[in-house]
Amino acid sequence: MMDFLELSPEVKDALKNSQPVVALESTIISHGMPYPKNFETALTLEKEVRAHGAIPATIAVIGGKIKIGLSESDIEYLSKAKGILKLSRMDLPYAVSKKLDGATTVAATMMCANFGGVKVFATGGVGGVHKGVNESFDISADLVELSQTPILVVSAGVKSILDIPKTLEVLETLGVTVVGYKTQDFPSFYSRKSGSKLYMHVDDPYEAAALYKTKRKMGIKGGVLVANPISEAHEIPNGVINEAIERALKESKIKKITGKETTPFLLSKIVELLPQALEANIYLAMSNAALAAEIAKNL
Ligand code: PSU
Ligand code: MN
Repeated sequence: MMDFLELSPEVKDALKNSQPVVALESTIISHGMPYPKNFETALTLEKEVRAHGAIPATIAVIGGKIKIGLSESDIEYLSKAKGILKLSRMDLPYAVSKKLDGATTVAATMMCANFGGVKVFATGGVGGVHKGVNESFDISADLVELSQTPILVVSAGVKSILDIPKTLEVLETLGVTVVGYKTQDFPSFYSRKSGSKLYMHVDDPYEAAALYKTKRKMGIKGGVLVANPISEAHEIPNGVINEAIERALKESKIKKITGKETTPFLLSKIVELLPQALEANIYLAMSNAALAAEIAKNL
């Protein structure tokens, strides 16, 4: 695996000296937000990790190399370039083999973080079970990855572009340890609550780190998903956001959007219909980066 990895000198040093490191994904940059907000956000998230005493490691594949820790010019490239692949578990060897450029989803970022020895990863929202799954069979590979790769992922729950109760059912079936951060209600990304109950919660970064360490020590495979609700000041009421989501879903059906394109299409539609959604997305991602850094310090 080492032949395919390129750790930045800073990340390599930090890992060697057992300093806290937080992985960040790149699909949010190339397929999750418009330019220049994507570029600014990627830099802001790195800054937020540093402000909380950890080293950021944004992950992507560039020219077939799995890079752990990107330069500012790498991030700028991923923000602007057309044709950056969206890489999940299935596509990772393809991009490496053909020396292509690709942004990593939650699934692929978890894999690469694990190859490099990074244990904590902050994202906005993880993928899940799509609405209309009985027709489309569309279930994100992120869920399977959480069940097999030992990374602690901090996310603001999942968006209600997805079927949240079914997403939680699949996580349960797969044995993923899902805990609320100071909440007993699974957050729905833009809103603090989804109405779906969580049965486990942690109340501080220490407890989150202890849970992850215990799972590893017990030899149980898979990750831990820490669901961190957006702050009250930045949340969008479910009623407001759901209207935009419903319209985006309708349009994706009319345009027959399927597969990998579904999530990026819905994200850009929602922001088009409700620009406030982009700001909320940035704030929650920052909050997740900060919490991930605090957890990493406790490991
Ligand atoms: N949800 C978001 N923003 C995102 C994604 C999901 O709110 O940027 C991205 C993440 O990278 C996630 C991926 O891993 O989409 C899931 O894609 P799919 O549904 O095709 O598995
Ligand atoms: Mn899918």
